[in-house]
Amino acid sequence: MISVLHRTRIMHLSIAVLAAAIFGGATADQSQSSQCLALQHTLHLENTTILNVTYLAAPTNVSTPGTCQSTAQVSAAPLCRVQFVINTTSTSAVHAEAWLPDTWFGRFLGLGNGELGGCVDYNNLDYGTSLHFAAVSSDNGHDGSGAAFLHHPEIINDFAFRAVHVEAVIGKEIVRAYYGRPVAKSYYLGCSTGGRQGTQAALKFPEDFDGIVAGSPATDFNHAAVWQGMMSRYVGAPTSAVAPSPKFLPPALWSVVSAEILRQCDGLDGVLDGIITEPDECDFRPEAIQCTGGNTTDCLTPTQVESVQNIFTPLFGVDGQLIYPRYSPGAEADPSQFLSFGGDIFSLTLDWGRFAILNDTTATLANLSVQDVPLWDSINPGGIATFNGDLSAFRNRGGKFLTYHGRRDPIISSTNSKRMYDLISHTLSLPSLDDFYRLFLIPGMGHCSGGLGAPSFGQANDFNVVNASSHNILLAMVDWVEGGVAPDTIIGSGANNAVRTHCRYPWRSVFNGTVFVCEE
Ligand SMILES: *[C@@H]1O[C@H](CO)[C@@H](O)[C@H](O)[C@H]1NC(C)=O
Ligand SMILES: *[C@@H]1O[C@H](CO)[C@@H](O)[C@H](O)[C@H]1NC(C)=O
Ligand SMILES: *[C@@H]1O[C@H](CO)[C@@H](O)[C@H](O)[C@H]1NC(C)=O
Ligand SMILES: *[C@@H]1O[C@H](CO)[C@@H](O)[C@H](O)[C@H]1NC(C)=O
Ligand SMILES: *[C@@H]1O[C@H](CO)[C@@H](O)[C@H](O)[C@H]1NC(C)=O
Ligand SMILES: *[C@@H]1O[C@H](CO)[C@@H](O)[C@H](O)[C@H]1NC(C)=O
Ligand SMILES: *[C@@H]1O[C@H](CO)[C@@H](O)[C@H](O)[C@H]1NC(C)=O
Ligand SMILES: *[C@@H]1O[C@H](CO)[C@@H](O)[C@H](O)[C@H]1NC(C)=O
Ligand SMILES: *[C@@H]1O[C@H](CO)[C@@H](O)[C@H](O)[C@H]1NC(C)=O
Ligand SMILES: [Ca+2]
Repeated sequence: MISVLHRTRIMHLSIAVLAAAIFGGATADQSQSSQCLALQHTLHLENTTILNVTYLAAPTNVSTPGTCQSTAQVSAAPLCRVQFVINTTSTSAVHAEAWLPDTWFGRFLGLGNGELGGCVDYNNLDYGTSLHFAAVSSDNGHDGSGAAFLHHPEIINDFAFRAVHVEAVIGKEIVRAYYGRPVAKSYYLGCSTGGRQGTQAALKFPEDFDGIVAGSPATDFNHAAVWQGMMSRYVGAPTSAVAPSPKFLPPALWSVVSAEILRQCDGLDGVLDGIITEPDECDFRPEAIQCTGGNTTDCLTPTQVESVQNIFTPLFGVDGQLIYPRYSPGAEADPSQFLSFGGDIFSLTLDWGRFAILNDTTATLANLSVQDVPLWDSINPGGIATFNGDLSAFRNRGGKFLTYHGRRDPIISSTNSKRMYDLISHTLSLPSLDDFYRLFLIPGMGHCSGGLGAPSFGQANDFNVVNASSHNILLAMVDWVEGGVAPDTIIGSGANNAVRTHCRYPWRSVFNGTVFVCEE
């Protein structure tokens, strides 16, 4: 029987059972520990300095260097922690950590980052080692926020494509040195910016990973950034609480909009459950809640109707070409929607604009518009766009790619992941990408994890882990790479014992009268 284990539960199991069973208690721990600590002096890797090596025998709150202190995590399995820095050029360096569990299944796991981040991903180091991967995560070439990008093109290059590459190259050498044998298979796990990094790895360094799990990817990065800025601009950002723009919707009015969206679209999938299975089919008409006859309560002014219409319309450029798909109806009810609609310009857009595109720390983007797209496209710092369908080298070397995207994602439209799928399909002239690339669309899920329905399936940033490949996308990838068995579906779980079978694009999730099933 499959049981859902909270991550800390897996941790206790692996420490209590595995360490004792395999290494026979304290004596073995000591030899593991001295083997670990020896790495401080025995590792000699190109461009790399070993900063610290520690052996963590039991759950520990590790202290995290740099400005990302809040992410300090407990380690899940007895492991050797190696902290190191790789000089990528004379003006850039990537700080990273390798977590090497006592019980190793021969697999390497490279990890990605989030937002413009700057932070080692301790949660997923913990997750990877709990499943017996040797896991490596980096700071993506800078500490903390995007301010480091200003006038530092090599730091931008680390962020755009190089950090994950050197993490793989140097990380695998550290793993080989510690265990005395090379990595058998290498994997990648990341979401959001991490999803983009995984896509970039497949495009630029197809040999680095055998299997890439890249969620909610920020592909077509510059366009995604302008689009998010435009979402904020549609509600008048930057605007102030004292004198809000007439375009602005206060939070209570967003609840009215969300209720009306559900009234119009929840039932399209046959079930009134608060989840719009296919938001691309929701043709929301905000005019239905426009104020009439002197009523000013729980209704929209004509200006606010226009704001909402803009938000749910794709972004087209000055020549009418598609810049980015529209915001998904339903996603406006996610708690993170305030990042776009709270009155400030979406912060990632502002920082990317200030520190990488315009090099102007006082820019407000108050006049951001589609007129700016050609400039952002032409600068494309570090080749960050990551919107290229030519995955032929990755496919030809036998690489496998799994991606997923929440249909209620308020940060990156899941429709863009369909667009990426279609781009790859057209570029490679393959009607179906099933033999190496599969996209799972997750109804109800927000950005990377959480939300409504059954948004938990072993992805990055998930905290409920089922130790079975039917329910765990990382283990499903292992089955695909090592056993040749590709996942047709992924079973998610959620609050109140929710379970739902998630479908791969272009299959559809259809209610059959009892449950949702996948239909071609
Ligand atoms: C990395 O760069 C730093 C600063 O320039 C330098 O001190 C250090 O020796 C370099 N390390 C390696 C391994 O090249
Ligand atoms: C290495 O890590 C240990 C244990 O966390 C810590 O006590 C020590 O100060 C660290 N050394 C350096 C050079 O950071
Ligand atoms: C880690 O820190 C948290 C919060 O301070 C604390 O509740 C927990 O007991 C600590 N865990 C360990 C293993 O020290
Ligand atoms: C070491 O850094 C130099 C540039 O400083 C680079 O050309 C070289 O490829 C790097 N080596 C590795 C293994 O990354
Ligand atoms: C997961 O299950 C496999 C067997 O299917 C077992 O070898 C492994 O130890 C389990 N992992 C954890 C973390 O319980
Ligand atoms: C800003 O600096 C980056 C390098 O960090 C450069 O690529 C870009 O062209 C500069 N932007 C402008 C508007 O000059
Ligand atoms: C005002 O309009 C909204 C939206 O149509 C409606 O829900 C609300 O009941 C109306 N209020 C009054 C007092 O008519
Ligand atoms: C935005 O545009 C308005 C009118 O076109 C102009 O007056 C204002 O200075 C611009 N603001 C910024 C920050 O560029
Ligand atoms: C719906 O699908 C489930 C799972 O495949 C199946 O057990 C059930 O019989 C189906 N119900 C109908 C009405 O087809
Ligand atoms: Ca529904």
